[in-house]
Amino acid sequence: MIEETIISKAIVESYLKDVLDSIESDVIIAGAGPSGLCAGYYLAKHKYKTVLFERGLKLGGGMPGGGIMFNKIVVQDEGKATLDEFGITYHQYEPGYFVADSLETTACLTEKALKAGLKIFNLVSVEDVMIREGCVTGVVINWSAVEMARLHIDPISFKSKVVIDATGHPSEIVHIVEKKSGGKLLTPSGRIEGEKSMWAEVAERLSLENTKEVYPNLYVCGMAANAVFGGPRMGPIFGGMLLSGKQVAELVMKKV
Ligand code: 48F
Repeated sequence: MIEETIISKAIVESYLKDVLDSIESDVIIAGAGPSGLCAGYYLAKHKYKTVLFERGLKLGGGMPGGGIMFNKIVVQDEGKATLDEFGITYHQYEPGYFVADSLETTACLTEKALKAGLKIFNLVSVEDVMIREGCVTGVVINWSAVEMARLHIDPISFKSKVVIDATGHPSEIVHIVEKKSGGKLLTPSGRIEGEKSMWAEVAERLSLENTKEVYPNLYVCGMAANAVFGGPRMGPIFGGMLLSGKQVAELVMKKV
């Protein structure tokens, strides 16, 4: 015999336990694209208590869509070791260009990150940050459904030592901090420099150079790094995104 109320209690109690466990952590990541998942994997693997909030229902950000909905991604030489780390299948198309299935890549990143201990909350949006004495000290979240329905419902806060903006092209968290700090970002102009037009080679290199702290205790990785520090976009080549996720994890581990 199956009792429906037990199913309900099991889900509600287990979920709320996860929420309570996550209210204070070492690192909060906004966005479960390739860079956010990769960062979360490396941090969790090294036993950092890491919580990731993803606005959408599904994980992977721009990864599952591949290039124009052709569900393949390209990774260059530098990113090959990361594909191996996650056990992703690939083949060499031409010397230096490796092709992987975007769905398998998304699944492998997700599985490894979760198994390493990353706590992921999907359907949750980061809508603000907490700032104390000029340092980011956590995020303010709400249900994505509340955000989408434009309901006037107050959010709640989660505290962490470090926050990572992995929200991709919109670099939403840095935009919030730029607005609320009056333009005191650690960029050349103190403001968001803005994403430049497609140039894959330069974008891949700069996405690593631009992966860094952009405000005390706020780091930026993935496409958000180029959008904030003025690098170009790169299209469906993903080595830079994976390496940027790994690099931001290493930078955070040096600090925390
Ligand atoms: O855009 P996305 O995949 O970010 P990424 O890791 O990778 C970029 C590539 O996909 C591609 C590219 C390079 O090849 O140009 O675009 O930098 O994933 C960003 C995720 O963040 C979520 C969003 O739903 C997506 O899944 N997101 C955005 N804003 C918020 C958010 C927010 N405020 N709160 C929570 N999640």
